[in-house]
Amino acid sequence: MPEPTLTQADPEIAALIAKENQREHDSMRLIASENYASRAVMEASGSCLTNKYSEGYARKRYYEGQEIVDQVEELAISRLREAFGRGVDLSAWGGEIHVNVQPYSGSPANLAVYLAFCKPGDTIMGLGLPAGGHLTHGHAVSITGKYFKSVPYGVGKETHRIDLDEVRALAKEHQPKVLWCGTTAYPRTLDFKAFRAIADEVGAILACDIAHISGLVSAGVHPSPIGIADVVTSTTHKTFRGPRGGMIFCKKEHASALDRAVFPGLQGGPHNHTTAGIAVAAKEALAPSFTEYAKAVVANAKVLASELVARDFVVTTGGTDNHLMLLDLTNRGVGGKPVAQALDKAGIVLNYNAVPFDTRKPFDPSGLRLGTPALTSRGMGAAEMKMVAAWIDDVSKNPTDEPKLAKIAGEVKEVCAKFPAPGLLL
Ligand code: DSN
Repeated sequence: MPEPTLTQADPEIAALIAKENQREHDSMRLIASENYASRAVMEASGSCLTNKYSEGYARKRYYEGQEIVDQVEELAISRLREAFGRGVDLSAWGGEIHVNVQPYSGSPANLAVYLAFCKPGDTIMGLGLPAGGHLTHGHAVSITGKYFKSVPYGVGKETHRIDLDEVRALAKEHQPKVLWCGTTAYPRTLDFKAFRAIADEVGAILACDIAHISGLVSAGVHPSPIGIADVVTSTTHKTFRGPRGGMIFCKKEHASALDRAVFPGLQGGPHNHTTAGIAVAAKEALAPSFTEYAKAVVANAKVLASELVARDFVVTTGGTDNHLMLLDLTNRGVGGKPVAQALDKAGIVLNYNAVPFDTRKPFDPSGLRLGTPALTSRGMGAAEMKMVAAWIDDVSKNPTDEPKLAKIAGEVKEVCAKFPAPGLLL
């Protein structure tokens, strides 16, 4: 008897996966942190490597049977070294990028930074969550805000951009052990060199979290912190288009502290199937087509932002330099949440988001966050961005008009049919 397929063994889960596959095909994915992993990445991630335990690092494991897994991990590391070593000055890193591909995702990668460099109670600084930072950069509800003394910096009241004078003043006053430079909802270029100078002034470790922009960084479309920061963390599934995972890059002198922080400090066995998916994504990122992709992500974001501005949307900071933008809906007399929910019904999937200095509550904020990585992976361009802007305008004016939302969902589906998404089964 052949082994049953998923559909035969578990028709309920098989049906749910098929529905999700269809939903992802028929709708426009504008969640800035989401993308479509390629079929090759999906195959590697769904492979027999999930069966293997491999505590330790290549050639120094605690279990036998690692001859294949070691090669997978070494390939992932060498490809990432190449993908993130292009065009960067590595002299301050001793000429080499140390890479750890074992963090289960971005949050564990960031926790490894704390474990490697801090003791509980130490002071740390990061961009506050309401200004576009991440939970793990010291937000009060996160372990990182509970176990460490967190001093958040913000963005300028008028500019909504990171105010380096404020960062410097706070760093001098509070002398953080770790200074984070990284964002989840910030539409502008990060000045890693300026952060380096501030970290040096106060003797802080500079940790750059490039989870959102790692694909852009690897392709040279956003400046790189590699060779500048002490440590760089990232997820692998956003603009980098790999499987769900994490990675850490650092200079040689911090390699052993960070490796020990990941294993055995925080984790047990690495997810080898994910490591294989990361290796495949790194190979894809080395292809010239990925550079074109990263450029197109930014070009699409700029078109989308300017089309929205032309329709009287307030785009924070007036536009974008990267893959995402934030809309402040205050001038339209509607909150972000009802519009996000109405857009979901219309087949346009994004998230409601706080805007800088938001006067509404985090669960019912004033803004929307939109990103172009996923639509660009489908091959959509300026023409489709214009359609998206028009639909968002229409829905935000009529969020309870169910027939209109259904009509737009039909139009969205028609456009999506012309742009098959990578990795989906059709
Ligand atoms: N959840 C991710 C995002 O949407 O930006 C950050 O971890």
